[in-house]
Amino acid sequence: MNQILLHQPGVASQTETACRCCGGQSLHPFLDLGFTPLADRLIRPEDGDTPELTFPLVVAFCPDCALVQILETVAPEILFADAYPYYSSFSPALLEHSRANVLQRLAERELGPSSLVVELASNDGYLLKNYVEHGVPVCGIDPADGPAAAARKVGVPTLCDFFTEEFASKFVGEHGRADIVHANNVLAHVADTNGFVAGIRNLLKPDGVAVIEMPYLLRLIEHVEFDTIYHEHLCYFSVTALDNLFRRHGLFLNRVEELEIHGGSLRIFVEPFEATGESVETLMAHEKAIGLDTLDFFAEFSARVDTLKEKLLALIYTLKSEGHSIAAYGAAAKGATMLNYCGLNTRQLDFVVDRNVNKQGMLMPGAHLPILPPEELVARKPDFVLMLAWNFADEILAQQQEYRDAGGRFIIPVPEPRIVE
Ligand code: JHZ
Ligand code: ZN
Repeated sequence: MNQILLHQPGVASQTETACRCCGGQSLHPFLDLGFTPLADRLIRPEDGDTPELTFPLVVAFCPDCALVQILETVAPEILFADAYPYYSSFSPALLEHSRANVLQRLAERELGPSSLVVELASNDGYLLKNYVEHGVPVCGIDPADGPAAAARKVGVPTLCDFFTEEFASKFVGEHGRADIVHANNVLAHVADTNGFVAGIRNLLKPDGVAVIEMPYLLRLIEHVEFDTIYHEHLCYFSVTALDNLFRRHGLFLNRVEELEIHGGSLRIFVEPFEATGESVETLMAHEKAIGLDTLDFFAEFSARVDTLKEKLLALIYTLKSEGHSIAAYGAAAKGATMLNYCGLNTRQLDFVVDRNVNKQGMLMPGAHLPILPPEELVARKPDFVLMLAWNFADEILAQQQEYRDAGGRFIIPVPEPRIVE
């Protein structure tokens, strides 16, 4: 792996030929989503005519460590640093989920004014603020300056930087080690996976725990959540692949929980000593039984993605031919993959709504749908709304009762396109 190229000015991406975790040379591609623009790189309306950078999006399986990964690594400075539009706090369900996570940790461990909780990719402070409320010292680390500034505003001390092995050493020298390290939906985002995990190892006290969340590969495959594949997500984890990765760094998966969030996630508890619990053994045995650690498991996936695309397009073209208007909900990163892979744009969809004020007024990457506030659904009354943020479908359907009462209907695209009144 040659990560050095990424730091040369002007080099936007590189194609990996070896496994990004174990270095294995036998990567097997099993899904090609074509050249796509960057999913979180929203377009300013005045730049609407400027060609966008697109990058290959090919997914591969490593038989040596069972890790599913994309082959292209886009320079993190391009992906995350400037104008990154994702703010966790726009999703009430995520806030509730994070608060419950913190309350469970507080119930399990004796944490007080001399403890330290660190979060990697702490975004706008959505999680750590719950520790602050309980008088537990925290430090957030996040490279995106907008969300980091928002975190400081709500009283969450935040260092605006990428977390790397070197950063960890410096941090430990200045602040000491942590009792708890949180890292939610970030492990898949880092180009130097091994450096990141080595940094966590260094950051943890001997009796510390890293509580890490990521989407679960098994659910992605089962529910055809192919739209969660985009350049920010370099890895797609099974418990087996995670176990292989952490063990190489003297860290052990001792407990795992399955979560509903983001279409099905894992929360793993990683410690610097081995005490493998039943939850880990059960899930790993299940993965072995169904063959999630073999290439065969992924053989049909590409065809299933195409079937979903065909069904969705057939539905949308039928609705359009009947004279219906269609909008979309959620300027989510996954929405960009869904629109671009299906070839949907302003010819079929009039606009997309999103609560995030930082996204409103911009255009979706590739598809160029204008992003408007959710109130526009009631105001403009499109006949149908394609639910791009399907992971928050229940919450959004409840919130849009007025639009639905007025006859508005939603199209939920995964695992199979269906209409909800
Ligand atoms: P949401 C994000 O992906 C970002 P995205 C990131 N790449 C990642 O790894 C995954 O999460 C896990 C809006 N919304 O969170 C907010 C409403 O408008 O599913 C978001 O823009 N109203 C780091 O971007 C979008 O929808 C609402 O009521 O695919 C949802 O995006 C709710 C609940 C959300 O993730
Ligand atoms: Zn590997």
